[in-house]
Amino acid sequence: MARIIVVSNRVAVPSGDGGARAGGLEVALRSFLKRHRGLWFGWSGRVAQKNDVKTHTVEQAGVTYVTTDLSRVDHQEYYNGFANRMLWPILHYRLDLMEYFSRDLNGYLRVNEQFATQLRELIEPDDIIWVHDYHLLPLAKALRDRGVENRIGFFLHIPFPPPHILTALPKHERVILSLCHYDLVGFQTDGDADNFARYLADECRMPSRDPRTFIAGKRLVRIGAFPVGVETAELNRLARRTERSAFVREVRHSLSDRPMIIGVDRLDYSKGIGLRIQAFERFLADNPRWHSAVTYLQITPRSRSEIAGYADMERRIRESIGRVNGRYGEAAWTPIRYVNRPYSRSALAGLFRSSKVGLVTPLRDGMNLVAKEYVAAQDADDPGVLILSRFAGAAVECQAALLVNPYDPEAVGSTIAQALAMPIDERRGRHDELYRVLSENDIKFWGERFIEALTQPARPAVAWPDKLSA
Ligand code: ADQ
Repeated sequence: MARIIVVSNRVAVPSGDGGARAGGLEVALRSFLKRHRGLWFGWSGRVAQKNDVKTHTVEQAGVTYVTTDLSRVDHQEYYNGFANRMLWPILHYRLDLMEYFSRDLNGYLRVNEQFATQLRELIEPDDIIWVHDYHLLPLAKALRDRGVENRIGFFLHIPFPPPHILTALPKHERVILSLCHYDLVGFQTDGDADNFARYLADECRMPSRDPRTFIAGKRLVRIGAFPVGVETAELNRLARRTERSAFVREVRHSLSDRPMIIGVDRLDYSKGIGLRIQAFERFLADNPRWHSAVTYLQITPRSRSEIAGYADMERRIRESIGRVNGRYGEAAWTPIRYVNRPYSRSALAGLFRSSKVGLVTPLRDGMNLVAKEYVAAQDADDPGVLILSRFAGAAVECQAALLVNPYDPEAVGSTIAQALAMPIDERRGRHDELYRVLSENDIKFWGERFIEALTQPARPAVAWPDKLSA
């Protein structure tokens, strides 16, 4: 069995807390690497003072983790700059928020080159390399330039917009077209995969074998959709156990057993938290019978606080929550509880199971694992209701959720009322369907599916002349 090398911007080196804080995707990738005696390479998360950039190697449970520090200037230009101020907004369809500086683009390309130089030293001839996410779009090109001919696949965790949006990225060919140095480029949904195929066909006039296979010089680049799932049965088991824990009992007690609506998102404009609060406000305005009778818990750990816009967004969210609580709250009831701390996977699973409604309304999301985690955690006999943005990748699989337009607070508000009043038979019917879909696409199959597609023998890009094949 070939060794697998996973490359991602951040590497989830086990922290010694037994994995309690690790997200489901990290856990799944680790166990996948363990099966393939793999290696995980990427940024250590440390920004070196002066030029004290170090590489760290840790072996744990059959997996090797190799991480490298970033210098201050690399961190600023590659990570805070081009990846998070340029690629993140544009790939989430937010042209209004992108900030382009050629210095950042150069830093982004430079760090990809540095990663390729370091990685080159670790690669053996039969290794299969699997690169993750928008920080590393040009990594295959940098590796090919260094003579690496191994199979290399790429998976994008976030959305991929249509060409008329993407081409607003200055020098887009240098970044996006470099994806053609991978053997397989994977996306969360067919829609994202189609957008990339249209970019190659219509914008770059690349020749193709079929709608999902393009000919890039002597290489074939294949395109596919590999929707990320969750550990469905494992989360259900965790949720069942935590529901009875002192932690969850205390939360429920503190709400005087009022029904709970839950939202869990990293602090990010793509998650639509501001509009969601407006929607909850509309719900309260239109449904006085729910005053003092339901609590909305929004759990939002801070992220990217070094980027100016994120601090502003935090302030605006706090202000709008303060406004709703001031207008509708009572001495004995706070309509919205807002918490900024991270929780363990099992604590979240217990909270999901205790919530009547999961409110997941991103303006745009590659997949959105919270939506799937909420479904996985429910009690099949008395399940809660998922309200899900139609603009989350998860909506493709979660058709049995209540799908909403997150830009329409009035409609989301009335959907909250519909969810809270939904009869048990309808809740069970919708949940059964959602749970079935998520069980079929459990995260444990995801890595294997991707690697299987990546290692399929590709036909040569140039047809052999008849003489030779005769
Ligand atoms: P994210 O943008 O981070 O991921 P998401 O898919 O929702 O978004 O995953 C967040 C993860 O963090 C979930 O597993 C969630 O449980 C966890 N989390 C959130 N708040 C937490 C808290 N307070 N404490 C502990 N854990 C918390 C990107 C893309 C997504 C895509 C994923 C995976 O933006 O669209 O689904 O990658 O491919």
